[in-house]
Amino acid sequence: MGAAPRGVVLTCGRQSPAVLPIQAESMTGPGWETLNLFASDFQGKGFLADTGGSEAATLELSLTSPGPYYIWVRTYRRVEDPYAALLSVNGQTSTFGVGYEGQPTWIWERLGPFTIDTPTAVISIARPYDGPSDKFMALFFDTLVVTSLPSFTPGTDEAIEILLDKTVTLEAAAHDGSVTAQLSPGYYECWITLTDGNWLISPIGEIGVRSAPVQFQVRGEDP
Ligand SMILES: [Ca+2]
Repeated sequence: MGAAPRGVVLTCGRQSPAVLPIQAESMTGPGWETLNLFASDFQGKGFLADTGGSEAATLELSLTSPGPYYIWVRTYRRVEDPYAALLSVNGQTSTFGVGYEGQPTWIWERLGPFTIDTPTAVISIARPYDGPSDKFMALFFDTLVVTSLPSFTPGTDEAIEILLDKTVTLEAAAHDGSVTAQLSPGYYECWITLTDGNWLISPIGEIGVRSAPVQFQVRGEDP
């Protein structure tokens, strides 16, 4: 008989206000489309892909304080091709997306620092190419993270403050249920861990089996 979970732990952490995650698929521009095929392990609803001949995809950003900001970009390249992507913020431009590790995989790159001294800034990504189109292959853009923290690294918990850690005991086998939580405005990441005493062990040896995280934003009251 296999182990059946007896408990569920809901854990929610709030992202530091100095770390602003953006789903690339919320950016818009001619020649870009949102996909969720051809690559898995993406964040949010999918990723942005340039289908060839695209113009800039943009997004307006509101920041609470001026200063130098780094922008992390998560991209997926299916084959090696010579065409880089460009990210621009307030007229400052960086090149990214040329790395290829011999097989298709998601790659994080840190760009910047960019000086942002206006309360709102426009981020744009573009993928101009002026060479043979048979060498061109769409690049996938999953997530951008705007941060003022030089030490921040995506995928680590260092910028997440755990605010909720709630254990729910299951009386019997359950396929669904609900937990209510009061969360103040901010960006959150939540996950659940299924437990059965010390019997359920994750593939990496942790007690309990942890779900993939869900990311969301709790908006404040409009002023
Ligand atoms: Ca995404």
